[in-house]
Amino acid sequence: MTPFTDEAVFDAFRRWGYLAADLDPVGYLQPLAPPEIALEGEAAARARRCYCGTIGAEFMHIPDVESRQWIAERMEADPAPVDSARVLERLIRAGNFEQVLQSRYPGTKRFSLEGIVTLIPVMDEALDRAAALGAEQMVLAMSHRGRLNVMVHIVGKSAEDVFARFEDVDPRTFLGGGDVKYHLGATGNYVTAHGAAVEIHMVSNPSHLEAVDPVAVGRARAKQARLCGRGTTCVLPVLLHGDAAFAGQGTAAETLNLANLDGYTVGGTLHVVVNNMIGFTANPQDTVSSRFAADVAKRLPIPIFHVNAEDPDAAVRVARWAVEYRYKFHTDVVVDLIGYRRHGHSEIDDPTTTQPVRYRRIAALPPVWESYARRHQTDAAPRVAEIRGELEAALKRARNIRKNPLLRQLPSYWNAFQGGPYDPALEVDTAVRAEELIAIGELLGRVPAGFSVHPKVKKLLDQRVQMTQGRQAIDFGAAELLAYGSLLRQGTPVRLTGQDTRRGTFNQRHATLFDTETEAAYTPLANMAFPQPEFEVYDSPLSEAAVVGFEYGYSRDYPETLVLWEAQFGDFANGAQVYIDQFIAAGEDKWGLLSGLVLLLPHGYEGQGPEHSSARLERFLQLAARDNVQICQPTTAAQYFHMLRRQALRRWRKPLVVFTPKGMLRHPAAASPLPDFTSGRFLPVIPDREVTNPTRVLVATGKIVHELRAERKKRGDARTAIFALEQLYPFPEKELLAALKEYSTVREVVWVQEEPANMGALFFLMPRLRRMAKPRSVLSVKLSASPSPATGSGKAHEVQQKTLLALAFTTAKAQ
Ligand SMILES: Cc1ncc(C[n+]2csc(CCOP(=O)(O)OP(=O)(O)O)c2C)c(N)n1
Repeated sequence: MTPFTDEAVFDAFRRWGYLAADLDPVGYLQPLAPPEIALEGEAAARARRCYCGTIGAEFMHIPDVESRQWIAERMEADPAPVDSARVLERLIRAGNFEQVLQSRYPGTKRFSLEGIVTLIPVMDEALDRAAALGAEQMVLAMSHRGRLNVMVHIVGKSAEDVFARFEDVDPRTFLGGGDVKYHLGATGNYVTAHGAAVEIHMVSNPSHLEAVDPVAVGRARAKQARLCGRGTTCVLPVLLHGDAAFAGQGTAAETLNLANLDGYTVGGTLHVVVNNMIGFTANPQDTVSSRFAADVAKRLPIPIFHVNAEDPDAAVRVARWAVEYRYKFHTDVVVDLIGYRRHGHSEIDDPTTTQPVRYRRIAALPPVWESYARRHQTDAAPRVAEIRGELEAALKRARNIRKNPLLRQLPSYWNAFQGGPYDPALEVDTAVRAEELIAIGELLGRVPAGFSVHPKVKKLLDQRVQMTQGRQAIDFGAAELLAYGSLLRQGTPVRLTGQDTRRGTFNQRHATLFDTETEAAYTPLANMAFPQPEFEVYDSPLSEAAVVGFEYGYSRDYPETLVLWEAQFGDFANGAQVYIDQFIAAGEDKWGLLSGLVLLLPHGYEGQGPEHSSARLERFLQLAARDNVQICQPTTAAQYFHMLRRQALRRWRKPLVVFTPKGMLRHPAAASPLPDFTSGRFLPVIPDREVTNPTRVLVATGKIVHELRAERKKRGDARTAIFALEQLYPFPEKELLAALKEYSTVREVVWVQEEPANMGALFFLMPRLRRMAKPRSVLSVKLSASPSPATGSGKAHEVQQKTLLALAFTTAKAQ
């Protein structure tokens, strides 16, 4: 007799049962024996059957009692029926697809799903339940493992199209670009068991595991936003993770943290860990510090369902619960599908050199369709033969395909936009009428009745009114909000996020105002007109990677919106390097996918040390090729205004990297008079109108332009012209040549940068300037090469800057 009540016994199993569950078909994850459930008696036997079978549910850490009860009810009920014929069909199809590929293309990488093909019936069930609950679209992200299988059996690509990629047909469509087959996105339709159709959008991804996670969630958010109130119901994001990658990659953890934040939530993401208990050659004990790779998800108050993939009925039930839970509680859910990997990491890899014993055990396991058919007393052989026949026929047809079959079309909301090379004909008017600017200026300062504005902020708002009335030059902060306000009133939605972005790191923005009595928030830009498109501004979590990935994803499915991400200081953007290199710079080239994402990167040498100075212009310039991005550093408020507006108003969708000011934000030299907003456009080069017949031209970008002008004034120098290079890429060769041509008296062109010689635009510009300035000599002034971007000493910085400015007006080295 146990001294506990039945309820207490069950409670112990609810809490600890998952540790004793039978989860690993290969037997490495041995069930544990927690003393709390070392109980005997009838209640314990019943509880053990519920909680220690092939499903292990972790849910007692969820604070919400209704959620826990909901899960306990399902775990403790009799198992619901499963359509075993449908499951078997999918297991046979998925398993034999891999085997046919293996026999036809031995030694070609495909990252087989064998050992865990139960994923296919799991996805089938998830889609069926989701459709019943209102899903119309699924945004699906995954890595290499099983991707081709999922493409055929879930996305709905034909087997012959995938086989044709093994034949590498139509290589010309890839010359100098394109991507490998197991990274490509795809779009298709899935017809569920109940006959509903769900659009599947599989997201293109780089090799970098888990990097696609926030991109997919951002895409889902954009698709949801397009559907207004119905969004979270209609669009379900699903992320498939590798076990080693999910546990190891920070971007996965960062993405989880987005789940319940206003600015990022998608009403719950379904995560499936395709857990084969190995990562390339590494064992879980070397890659995961806790029992389960999925433990990272315990940072959220959500359930984790571990399930043995050799029990497809259990896995399908779990899929059903997971989707139902998501739709009921609107949170993320994790399914940890535990199986094995039948082959090496890829099929050219021999796993027996590192896991000889494990692979002897695996070799003895039959394909899951065999064990499943046996369990359900079905003869699978005739169906296997038929499906093999179909696949062989598809193989034959694939050999006759001549065109790359996996090329895709963008959704119709991209019809109004284009990528490709820059064409000046794409430019549009970006000036705004004075009356409109006055109206926006007033609205920026208008608050609801009874709202108490902080006196310091009130002063700023009053100044903004003065600015738009032409009584004071317009500064950067005001110019930016005027750009957003005018776009919103023209019908362009705006989404701006980043750390502390609502106020602005440099206290310059105040896009959201806070009541001094109640802390209630009010965002004037959300009240510019009625009705108006959405203005979203959010303080982001303290992440660079996941949030940049998210905004890139958002921009992919909402090209009409001006989407901007702001770094606290530009230096931190290298925390998002994977998104910059793999998605922003290369997405169009690899996948033909466009994005108009804007990165705002505060940049400039102001004596704040190695990590508050440089947004690494050199890195972006190195990534620039074939008009893939725009790289700008506007030196005036009006230039900033026109640049933001043209980014939204042109039909050209290209990522825009902006090097934004810090100290110059309020500097009078960077402020612009009202007429600069009511006329004109963004100028990629600002020539010099102050000197006549100069003998030298200094070319520079960013804040140092202002410093050079001040230095020239101080020196009373009348021989030196200063050109501001406002756009570095696409390189404004025509404009710069035209500016140079105006001065036949110039003998010497000097590039001046405040960055060290191994950084900044030096390497990018010198060959171009040399070619263009011929026969004049081209020299440069810069700091000496340095491993770190800037000095940690404010005083040393001052000395350096003084020297730099002096050199610019005296001697410069030819380099
Ligand atoms: C960020 C990143 N680091 C390293 C790799 C190289 N790599 C490719 S697959 C792999 C193992 C992945 O293991 P797991 O996540 O368990 O997925 P599996 O291949 O077992 O399905 C590694 C290390 C990579 N692709 N991405």
